[in-house]
Amino acid sequence: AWLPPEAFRSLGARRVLVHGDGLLVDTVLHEVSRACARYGGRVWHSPSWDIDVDLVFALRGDDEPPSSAVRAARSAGESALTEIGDGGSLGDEGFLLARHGDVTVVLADAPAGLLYGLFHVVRLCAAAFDPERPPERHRPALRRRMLDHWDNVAVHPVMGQVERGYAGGSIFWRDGRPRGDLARIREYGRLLAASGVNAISVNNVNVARTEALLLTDRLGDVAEIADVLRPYHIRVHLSVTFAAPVVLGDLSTADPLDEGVRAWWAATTRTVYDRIPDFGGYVVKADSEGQPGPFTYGRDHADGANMLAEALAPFGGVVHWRAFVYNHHQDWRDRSTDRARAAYDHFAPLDGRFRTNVVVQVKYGPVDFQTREPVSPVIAAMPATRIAVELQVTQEYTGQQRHVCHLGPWWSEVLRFAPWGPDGRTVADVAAGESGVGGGLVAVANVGDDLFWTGHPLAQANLYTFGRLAWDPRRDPTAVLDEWITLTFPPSATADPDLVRRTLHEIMDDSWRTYERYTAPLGVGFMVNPGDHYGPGVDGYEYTRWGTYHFADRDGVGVDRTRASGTGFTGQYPPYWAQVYESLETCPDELLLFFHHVPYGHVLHSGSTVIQHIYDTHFAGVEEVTAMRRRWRTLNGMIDPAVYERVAERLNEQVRCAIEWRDQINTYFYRKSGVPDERGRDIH
Ligand code: GCW
Repeated sequence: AWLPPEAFRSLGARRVLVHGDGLLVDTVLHEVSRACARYGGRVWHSPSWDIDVDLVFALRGDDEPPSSAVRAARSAGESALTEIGDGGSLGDEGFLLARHGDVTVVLADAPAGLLYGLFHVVRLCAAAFDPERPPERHRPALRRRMLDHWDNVAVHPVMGQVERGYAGGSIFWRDGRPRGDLARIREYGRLLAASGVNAISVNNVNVARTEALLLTDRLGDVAEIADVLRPYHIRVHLSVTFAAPVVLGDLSTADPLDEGVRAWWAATTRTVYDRIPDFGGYVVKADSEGQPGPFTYGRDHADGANMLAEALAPFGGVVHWRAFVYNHHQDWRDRSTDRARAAYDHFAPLDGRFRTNVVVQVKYGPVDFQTREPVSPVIAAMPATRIAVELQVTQEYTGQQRHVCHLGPWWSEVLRFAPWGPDGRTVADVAAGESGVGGGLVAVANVGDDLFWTGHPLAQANLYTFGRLAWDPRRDPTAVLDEWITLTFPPSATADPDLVRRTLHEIMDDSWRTYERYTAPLGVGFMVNPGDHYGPGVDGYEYTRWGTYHFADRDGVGVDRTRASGTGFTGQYPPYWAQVYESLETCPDELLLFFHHVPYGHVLHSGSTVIQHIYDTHFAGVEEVTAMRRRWRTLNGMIDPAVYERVAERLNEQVRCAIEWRDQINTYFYRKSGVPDERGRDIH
């Protein structure tokens, strides 16, 4: 993945001094030693004599280090901080990188900062040793940068080992037991640390019987993972079932206001912390898609979340309480129910009632991880609540790791969106919270026991990009992709680095928009095959109970979510966007069919009609995918043949599937509307 040995070449050829103690400093030491052993450098750990070095990792402090190299590095670091205009704290995870004479200095307040500083040096390669390099200070914008694994311990009869997993089995579990490959988990932790991720939840939010036991009888399995990930500064969290007191504790109720239930959670949680002192907390999917929750007892989500929060509070743990709550037994005839409204309707009224260690975890869009959706209005509706925004790295609706779909630009759009209007705070600001106490960023993971971790080798870039955007949401996603390319395909390991880089950019930069072009048009969403969600199924969900409709008829298509004549969903936004989305004149083209039902002849801002736009984008999408495949073929012989072959094979499938999407969507709308393609292309 993005830490091949060659990525350490520049670091590994240096003379390195590491000053500090503790588990994470040991990790830095270990990483540097390994690199130096390979590339001829040397490493010293807090030496008591004076030496000449090229690179110093040091914790700030007022102890008197024996070596003058550390003293000099520290004081140079302090002046660099003053120069930057911030002599203050670097925080729990931040670091400074500065040059002092011939020496590169990495300074941090806490060991985690040194670890992140190390991976920064790796990313920079030779540039980290450039004498002209001005000092830089790095601190993560978001405190918690978390991956949720939807991994099952026991194989689920329908969902398999990993729900919505497209990379083989779980790296944690197999057939009801731990998979036992701790080395692999350690490698995973290392990759995550290098991307900036610092928390992980190790089991599916749909918690079945075997998985429920992770909280009690099988806690040892979780502790083992925590032990392996701890050296990479990754805290472990657990998805729990709200019904645990009944399922595991022989209680007759899981009512959050029942004293016995509270006592059960308090005692159980204490046991968890006895075993895993830095345990992160619980993740809960309650009253959602059949999972148990407080509604059973006539209680609301604040009652439920607060009960768990109370149990976790003495130990500093948090509850990630998911806002993905909606009626999944809807009648398609009932036009008054709108799934997009559900999270806001359930949660906005509860603002102010959640304990401070509850994080309400909100999917980025109001429906369900679609290729295009507006930003969820819940994000702006709960100013007194800690909000985490949930993304989906696993490509459930974006090509299932058979299609190239680099999601960085999409996430970046979401994170930069300003829910109160262009001059207001952004989604990233909400997730960061005032003085850093926000809920952070969470994403559903995409790795498995596949040789390339993610099935599609290029899907690794999504995982990497998630971590980097969670660290700094203002980063340009294309620059992040460039970082990933440089690390993963190190120039020293390829015959023509410029060609590789250029080609990967050509294939990946715009691949999310390409995917959008050949799938559901103009923000209407879904149109996938029910169940596995792969490939076109235009009416697949049209008459089902899931509430994901497009309402196409002979005259037009789209969901009327206006206040004037539709479901009123637009009213859930602060006034600026409520207005923009409500009006046909101002609603952005890419979300038109999410908010409005319009005739096929409706003219978009682009000047095209809706029907012609559908035809044009679907033809264009297939052409772009064909071009991707052509470009990839130019890399034959330039990169690892196994990677080459795997991607080549998946691109064949992407071309096939894109053609299927194009033809089904175009044919469907041609049959409905009777409007021919202006350009007379083949529609069946
Ligand atoms: O998108 C849907 C998926 C479900 C998933 C659910 C959720 C874990 O199809 O498989 O369940 O979202 O987010 O809870």
